[in-house]
This record gives sequence, structure tokens and C-alpha cells, in this order.
Amino acid sequence: MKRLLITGAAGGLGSEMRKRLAHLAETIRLSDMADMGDAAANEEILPCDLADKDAVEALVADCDGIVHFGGKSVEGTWQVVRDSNIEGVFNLYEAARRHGMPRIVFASSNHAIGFYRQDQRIDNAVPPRPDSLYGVSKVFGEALASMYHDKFGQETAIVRIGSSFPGPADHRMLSTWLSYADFVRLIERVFDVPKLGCPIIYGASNNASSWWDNSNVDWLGWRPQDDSEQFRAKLDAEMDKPAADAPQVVYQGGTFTADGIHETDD
Ligand code: NAI
Ligand code: 15L
Repeated sequence: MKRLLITGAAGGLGSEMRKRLAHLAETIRLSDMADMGDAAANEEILPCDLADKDAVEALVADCDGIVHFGGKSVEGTWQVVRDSNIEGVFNLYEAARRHGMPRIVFASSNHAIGFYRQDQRIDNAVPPRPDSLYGVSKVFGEALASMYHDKFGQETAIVRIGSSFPGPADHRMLSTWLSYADFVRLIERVFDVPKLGCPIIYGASNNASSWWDNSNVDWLGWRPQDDSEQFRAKLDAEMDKPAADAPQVVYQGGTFTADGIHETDD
């Protein structure tokens, strides 16, 4: 690609992928509303609030691919979730429609299906069961991507990311963990395949205790290689196991299922 846009570039995943995706394009365009530091030789930095339609239009112009990480990444007030994850995603897809429909990786979340139980194995055809306003906003993003594909041919990889951090922070994440290396392998496949369409992909490593079945997207050729089991003994030693009826061990979305509606910003 000539130019790849990464939104949310100041965040945890964005700052990691900024380093790891540099080989995918001649120029990496980085955007966030938080500070992203200085641009490296192959980078351009364009600060932007995703809720600002005109700014997003300019952001997307001249891009051949987009990795969309920007937005509220946990539960928040409706106003914040709406501005970043509803208005923001709409602005992004409208800008993409007007600028050549670059292929998009949409960072959806396991919280779009968080109310499935951990004793259920689910594939990408199950109805959404969001566990929070945040999860509802990701369901909206998935639906918007689907509509732009059916109506205009816009291609998107909808990635229901589990937990993408250096390692699992608790026992639940042994099932949901997505290593950075496996995420890079997935993004490489998304931009490599001749025809993408608009698949939903569970973003998890090759974890022995996974709840998610990606067999419907085998054709993509993504083969995650890491397994969270390497972290189990350390977690066992460091943490008490929660009670058998605690949300962390009942629902796939963990504690998000037990969180109330946020009326004020933290
Ligand atoms: P993060 O919170 O570290 O990064 C999100 C970035 O988006 C922040 O730098 C923030 O400033 C920016 N942002 C928020 N609202 C914005 C707005 N209105 N305009 C411009 N920028 C805005 O989150 P993280 O962990 O890096 O996640 C990235 C994406 O992946 C998010 O969309 C999140 O929902 C999704 N995701 C991440 C998971 C993970 O395990 N890290 C799991 C599931 C989904
Ligand atoms: C998410 O959607 C969040 O962005 C991330 O911070 C984690 O909470 C992750 O899900 C998770 O479920 O572990």
C-alpha cells in the first residue's frame, strides 16, 4: 500500500501496531485526539476527533487501507460512547465511501457478544449479545460495516478482539488473549487476500481454552500461533480464582456484564 491509516494511534494497540505494521505501506498515517509524539521518517501525524466529520473526511483522503482502533475502548457514559464509537464510525465509513473505499480493519470487541456464557462455544454467525453500551456501540459498528459492504461493496474485516495485551491479566483472558504477533499476522492476511468481503473474525490467539470458533473464516488463511497456556502457572500463583458464580467466570464478557450504566465520566 502507499498509505495506511491507523486511528487510535496513541492508545495501547495503536502505539504497538504503529511499530509492527510499518512494513505494510510506504507511509503510515497516524491519528488520535491524544498526543502521538513525533513522526518517524515513514509516518504522518494527523490529530483528529473522530466525532468531527470534516476532519475525518480529510483524514481518510488518499489512504489505501485503514486500521480503525480509535474510540472509547471500555464502558463509558452514553455521550462519550456515542460521539466516539457511533458518530465516529459513521464519519469513518462515510469518508471511506467518498475516498475510494479503502479496505478497513474494524476493531470490534468480544463485548459485542459478552453475554454468551463461558460454557458456550460460538461461531461468527451467532446473534450479538452485547454486555454494555460499549458493546452495543461495537454491534452498531459491525452493522454499519455490513450495510456499507452490501450497499456499496466496502470491504471490512470485523475483528471481535478478545484481550490484546502483552499477556493475559487474569484467568478469563487465558481464553480471550490475542498476542500482538498474532494480530499482526491477521492484519497482514486482511490486506493480502484478493477478495475480503465483510467477515466477522474472533481476534484470539491459538488458546487451548478458547470459546470461539473461527472455522467459517478459515479461507482467510490466518493461523494464530501463540497460546496463552504459557501464562497459566504464573496466574495461578499470583491470583485467587473467583467464586464459581462470579461474572468473570460465568460470562464471556466478564465483569462488563455486571457493570451498570455510567452517568458520569471517570
Ligand atoms: P485505547 O483506549 O488504549 O486506545 C483508544 C484510542 O482511541 C485512545 O488513544 C484514544 O485517545 C482514542 N480515541 C478515543 N476517542 C476518540 C475520538 N473521539 N477521536 C479520536 N481518537 C479517539 O484502546 P486499545 O486497547 O488500544 O483498543 C483499540 C481498539 O480496539 C478500541 O476500539 C477497542 O475498543 C478495541 N478493542 C481492544 C481490545 C484490547 O484488548 N486492547 C479488546 C477489544 C476491542
Ligand atoms: C475490550 O473490548 C477492551 O477494549 C479491553 O480494554 C479489554 O477490556 C478487553 O475488551 C477484554 O474483554 O479483556
